Amino acid sequence: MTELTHPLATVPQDELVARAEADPLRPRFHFVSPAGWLNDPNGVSQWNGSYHLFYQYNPEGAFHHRIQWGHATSTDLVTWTDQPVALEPSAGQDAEGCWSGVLVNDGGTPTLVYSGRLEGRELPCVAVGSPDLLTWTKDAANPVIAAPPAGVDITAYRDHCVWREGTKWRQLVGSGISGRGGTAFLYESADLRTWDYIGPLFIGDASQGDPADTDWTGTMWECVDLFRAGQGSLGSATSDGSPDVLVFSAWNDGDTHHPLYWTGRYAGDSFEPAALHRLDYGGRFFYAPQSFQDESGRRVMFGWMQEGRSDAAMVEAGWSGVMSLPRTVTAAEDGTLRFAPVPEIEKLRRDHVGLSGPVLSGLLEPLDTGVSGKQLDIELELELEPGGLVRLGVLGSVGGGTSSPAEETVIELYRAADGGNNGTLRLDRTRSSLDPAVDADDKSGPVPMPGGRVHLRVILDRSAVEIFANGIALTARVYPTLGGDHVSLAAEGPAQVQSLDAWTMAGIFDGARSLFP
Ligand code: DQQ
Repeated sequence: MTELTHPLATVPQDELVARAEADPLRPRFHFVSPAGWLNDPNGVSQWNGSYHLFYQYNPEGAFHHRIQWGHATSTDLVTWTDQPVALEPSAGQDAEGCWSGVLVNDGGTPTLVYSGRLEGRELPCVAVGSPDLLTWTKDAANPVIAAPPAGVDITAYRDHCVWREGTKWRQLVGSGISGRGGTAFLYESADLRTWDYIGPLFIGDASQGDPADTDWTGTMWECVDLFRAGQGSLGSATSDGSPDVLVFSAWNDGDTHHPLYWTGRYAGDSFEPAALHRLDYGGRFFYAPQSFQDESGRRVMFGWMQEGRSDAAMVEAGWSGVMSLPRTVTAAEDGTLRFAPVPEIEKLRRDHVGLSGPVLSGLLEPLDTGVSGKQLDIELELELEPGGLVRLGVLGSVGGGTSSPAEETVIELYRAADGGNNGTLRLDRTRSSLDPAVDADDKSGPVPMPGGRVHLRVILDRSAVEIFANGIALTARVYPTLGGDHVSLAAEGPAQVQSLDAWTMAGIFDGARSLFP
């Protein structure tokens, strides 16, 4: 065990795991670190059949400091085995932290490209893995890029997207240009060690819109992720018409805003943007996403579900940060992305409750669904006429009936009277918690609903909520204090709930975990 060095390390390390596991708000079927701090997914991949999830980890306590790479493996994307820490800061370029990065297959050699932090600045570093990916050796030449591009006034410079194109490697490093906007710098290399700078792939415009806007592109792009949404590989001229996608997390002066994506076409040395989109309506609650193509060809994405409670509350709880469930990413006909939890997750389903119908149609008092629980997977088929609204309440603190619960988290689907085939998904957290200190901001955004039909999926894991409405994602955190587990359903106006299916979800961790597996 390392010596506690940080003033926030107030919980003794041998108590952290017990403290974390005792927290009723800690998710049970999402991946969480054994205790302490977790942030971005890193090096997400499938290698010889096994899935690898690395993550930004501080085992010293639930605060961001001296970040290491935690590591877990899985054969099914559902249950995870803790593995030894993959990267830890050491004398040299990563003495202050091993920040985010990726895993690539260098002719059979597993290789990490990550951001080493030293004296408050990050630079690209490389480490090579043993064949089982459990032991990592840092390159003696780190950093492999000595400095950000000369003559450019940057806001920050870190995080990596690396891919093979023809006979060369290409790399993006997230950054921002002062007075202009976020960007990703493009490099090329024959060996992952010597990199030629090509130029900015594409530069955002931070003067467009307002920092409070849900699609403001920020002054720096964290964790850039470039991929082709359909079949075909990046840079190849043959394509099934699917767009190339540049995902980034908009950042400004220490504030994590939200993940966004540009669709467009990557060709030659630049990216021609077509349109900008919000990636997840939960904003910072699905931050720094990273994706990979698995051996079956699916694109799978993880994101960091950061906390909405105070720094002090996290430290006290002994843990912070949840990894989202892995979600598949596909392109809809209009070129925008659709998300769904990987189907493997369904193996955790127990105790099915099914109602079909119509279960509920307009202007009814809240219906007691007979469903209750804090770990649930709920699927609903809705039909909304113009002006119709359906409201699903979860984590309600009273047993149903007409009285308004003291605490309840409410998911709303609404089709405006003149909304055509579009409607709104909204997460109302104003009554999620009696604790006035937790984040309760409204989260919402438009959802296509052809003919008023909506497939709604709500995955609830104590403080973690992932919502998918016709493949549009809204991810957030909630902190109920009363321990309520009631599920209610209500409709207003011309709206019908055609069916409801719900399952209790089993936990994925048995037995005590170790901070240092
Ligand atoms: N988190 C990492 C950085 C990245 C940020 C540090 C995004 O590499 O830019 O823990 O959440």
